Amino acid sequence: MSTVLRTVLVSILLSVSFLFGADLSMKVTDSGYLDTQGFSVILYHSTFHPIFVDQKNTAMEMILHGHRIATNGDVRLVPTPEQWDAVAQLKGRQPDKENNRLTAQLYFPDFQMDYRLEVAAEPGGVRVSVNLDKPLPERLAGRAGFNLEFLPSAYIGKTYSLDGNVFGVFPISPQDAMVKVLPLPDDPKKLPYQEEWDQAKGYTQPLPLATGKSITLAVEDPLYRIRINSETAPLSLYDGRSRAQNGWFVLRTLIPSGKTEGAVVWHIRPDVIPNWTRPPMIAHSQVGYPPNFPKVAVIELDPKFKAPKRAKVLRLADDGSYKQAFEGPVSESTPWLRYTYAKFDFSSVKDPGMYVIEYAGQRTELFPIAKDVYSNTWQSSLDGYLAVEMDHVSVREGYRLWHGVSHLDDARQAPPNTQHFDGYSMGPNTDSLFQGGQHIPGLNVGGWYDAGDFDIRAQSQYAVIQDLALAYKAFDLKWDQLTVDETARTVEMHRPDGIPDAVQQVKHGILQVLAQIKAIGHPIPGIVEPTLRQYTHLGDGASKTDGRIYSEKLGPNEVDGNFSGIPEDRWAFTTKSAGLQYGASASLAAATHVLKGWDDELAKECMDTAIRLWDEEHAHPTTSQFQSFNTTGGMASTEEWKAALELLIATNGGEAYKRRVLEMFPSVLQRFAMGGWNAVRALPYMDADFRTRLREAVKAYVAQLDKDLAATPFGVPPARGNWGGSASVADLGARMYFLHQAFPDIVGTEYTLRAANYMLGTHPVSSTSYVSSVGTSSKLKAYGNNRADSTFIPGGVIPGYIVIKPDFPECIDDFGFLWFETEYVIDVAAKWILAANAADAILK
Ligand SMILES: [Ca+2]
Ligand SMILES: [Ca+2]
Ligand SMILES: [Ca+2]
Repeated sequence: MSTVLRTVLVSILLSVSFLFGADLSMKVTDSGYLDTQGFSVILYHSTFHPIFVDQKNTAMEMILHGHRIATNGDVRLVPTPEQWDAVAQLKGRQPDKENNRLTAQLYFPDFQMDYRLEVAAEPGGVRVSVNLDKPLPERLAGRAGFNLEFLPSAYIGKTYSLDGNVFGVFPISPQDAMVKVLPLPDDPKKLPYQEEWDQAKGYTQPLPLATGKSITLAVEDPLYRIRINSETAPLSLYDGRSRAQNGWFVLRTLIPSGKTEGAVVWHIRPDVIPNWTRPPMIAHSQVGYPPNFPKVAVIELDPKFKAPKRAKVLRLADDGSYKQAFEGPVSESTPWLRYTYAKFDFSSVKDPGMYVIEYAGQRTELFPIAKDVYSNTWQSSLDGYLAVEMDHVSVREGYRLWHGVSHLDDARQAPPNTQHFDGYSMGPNTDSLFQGGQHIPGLNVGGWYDAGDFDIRAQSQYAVIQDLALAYKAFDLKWDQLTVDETARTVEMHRPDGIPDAVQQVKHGILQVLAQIKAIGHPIPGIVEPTLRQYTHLGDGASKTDGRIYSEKLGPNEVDGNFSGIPEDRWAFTTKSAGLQYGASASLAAATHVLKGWDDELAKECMDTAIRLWDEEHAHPTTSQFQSFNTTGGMASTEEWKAALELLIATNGGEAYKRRVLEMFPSVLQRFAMGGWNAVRALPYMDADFRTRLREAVKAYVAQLDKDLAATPFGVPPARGNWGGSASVADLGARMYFLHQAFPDIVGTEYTLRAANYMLGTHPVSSTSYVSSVGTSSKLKAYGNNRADSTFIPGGVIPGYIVIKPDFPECIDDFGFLWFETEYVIDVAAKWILAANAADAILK
């Protein structure tokens, strides 16, 4: 929303402020939450994550005026819990329509504490209560309390008031005194890495900013103002950011000893603006549109909003004025989740220039109509984001050092039977010649930091290599703005060195893949920090470890040349798996043609190793595969299919691979979108019958796809899981381009353009481009490894909106700490490079 518009809106809102506190009554909806126009309360539609625990999306949550302002409302054992701190287990929950009440049964198994959390409608808001089965266990006295966490970006800089007469301001950065809060000697043991983390971080908690019986948050802001008062013990307001940058503001009331029913009772009174409706959101491409292709904005509407039936397109003149270029109808809207969606087709506007859409008193950001709108949408992902993610080198941009040379001390053998908090684990065997804890030489080269964290996760490295290799080949990707010196371990941005950056990135990935195979004998799941203290490090990757190889002969503060006495080198998880064998083989085969002519020796090594891994797996077919979350590679058959294809192409039709492609063909067609479509790349080596069968499969696939996509407002796969869906949309864009190339009479260009436009702003919630720094308005607070600075990495691609269950799509623009909405992941950036080039190629 523009600043001017916001100001106007706010002054309108202020003028009706005398109406606040009107009788508001909430009802339990068919989807099982409490709702009234402008305010919703959700109770445990989502749960804590089994591995990552606290995602700030569970327990009692509140949506006020279209913003999810509060989450995690439940009993907690410290004032400002962090990601891995103890959480209650959910036994069950019941929405009760008759009494307009939500109830959840919960327990802390380690503390024999069972209770009922209840949120009941009452005039003006809700009554929240914690009701214990038995009085509070003595060792939880002064520790267990009801916590509710408030979104920092909604409240920073705004006023709160206590008991109606004491005022304060939510600070920009945490400023509270910390005190020691030690565990009791008989507290149950946590997982070893959590115990270690607790000790390392030192058992401190902040003192409250404020304490009182009632509190009003955002006194001056009608959109966010809400009052809470406690009938039981006082309310204390804490700043969770004193412990961790991703902390929220926590409002808390302690559970008193001796009480069971109504141990904590709060009354929550949102100042809901009477008849509030959410302003329309005009979703459009932030990079604009090509003249001779469809131009369709999608307008997201509050069903209660009286939506105008027409919209305009205005053209910017060079004196700063706007002239109407088009006026046209807005389609009937169709419902999806809690909103409805209408379309505004302005394809007839074709003159190059800068435009805005005007609808219902709102103007969008400016966007161009031009012939080459996609031509600058992917470079930052390649020479910006992926460069910043390069491990084992330093990365400099002008005066700025993004990071120094990282992880020179890679890596130590992870001990057998290790469970790691980022999804890695070791089985009973190491599958290597190294003993647990022993240094494995040669791993400190190449690779990229996985995501918002810094581990080298093999399967995402493979995806990056394969997509970059395909983009390089399909689009002749000669873009060169990086200087990369692997010997000096330096990377410099905005300094062309005569070698295409795609070649250098592929090589950087391959160096790590080959290093693993040479050092250990086979590809491995990955390399990751051993402790939570290191894992949660934000900032320069070079200071995550000391770069010196650990030696047990040295004391903890001793250094001897290249050795030091702190056991902080990263762990290599080394279990062998067929998925990784084939994944590495596919990547090495794909890299061959990229490296040819630039580094022939390495290209040959890639080819030889790809074939060796393939032969090895085929000599000893895998029957069962060790699996650990998302670290041990894809399904063996999926990965084998990729390897067969890449080897077929790399060997220019090699018989063994051709045979295997033919054998696997019928089964991969069953999972067409999940890689089966890649069969199209085998066409040059196959006969007419193969082509005919593939053609039939494509026809059937497109018919089903059209049906599926027609049921969604944006014509792309919707995000309905626990992570935003931009990866699958980018994949759609790339996939449909290659199918279009082979079968233009069956597959049109619209899927690829729609996918690109989705990534660049035509999606739910807001029209912010999901590619940081690409487009007029893009995501500039994201979950990169620099998120402690509330900022972005150019070209990073975020997952995008998710549906907060059951029906609230969310992607918070001015907050970057929700990983499921805003965490950059390397393989999505690579997929975007492919998809954006595909869109660009269509225009050409
Ligand atoms: Ca990771
Ligand atoms: Ca270069
Ligand atoms: Ca070290």
